[in-house]
Amino acid sequence: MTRNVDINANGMVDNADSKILNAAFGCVQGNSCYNPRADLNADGTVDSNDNATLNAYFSAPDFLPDYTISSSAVFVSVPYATTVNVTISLTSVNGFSGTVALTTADFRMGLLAPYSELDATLSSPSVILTSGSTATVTLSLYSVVAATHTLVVTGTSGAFSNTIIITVNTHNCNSRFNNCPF
Ligand SMILES: [Ca+2]
Ligand SMILES: [Ca+2]
Repeated sequence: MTRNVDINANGMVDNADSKILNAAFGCVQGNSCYNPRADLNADGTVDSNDNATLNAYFSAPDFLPDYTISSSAVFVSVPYATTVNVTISLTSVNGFSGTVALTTADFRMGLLAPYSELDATLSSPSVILTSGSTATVTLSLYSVVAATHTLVVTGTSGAFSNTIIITVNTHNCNSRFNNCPF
């Protein structure tokens, strides 16, 4: 299995793809810096083999069907006990059509309490894309505990997975009783 060498799916194997690969260089599956799209030969490590593949196709146009995933916000502040909605958009590139399954994974940093929880709920577990179309789902975020979360939303369709990372700051200040700074 190999990934799309046009890592950012902008239609060309270019410097932007090199930058993405370099940012994940040396990272292995399980590291937070590991980027599956930069692991072009899908062996679990982003290394010189992947770089060689990218260089071999440098400046080549991308005609592989794929899709992009984006978010209405990549930094989200969630007030105490308040639901904040973010729109996740998936767009067909190069004629892609198919079903994309969506999942969320939460990596917590700066945890203030061991029982800290972030409710991250998608309005649909999958979307169906037709050629050239864009589909959206709503990501609802809710928490009552202060923490910084690194939320990874992953779309998977066959061999192609695309991710977007959203940083979510949750707060424990209850504005009913306090003057909260957010
Ligand atoms: Ca590119
Ligand atoms: Ca690799």
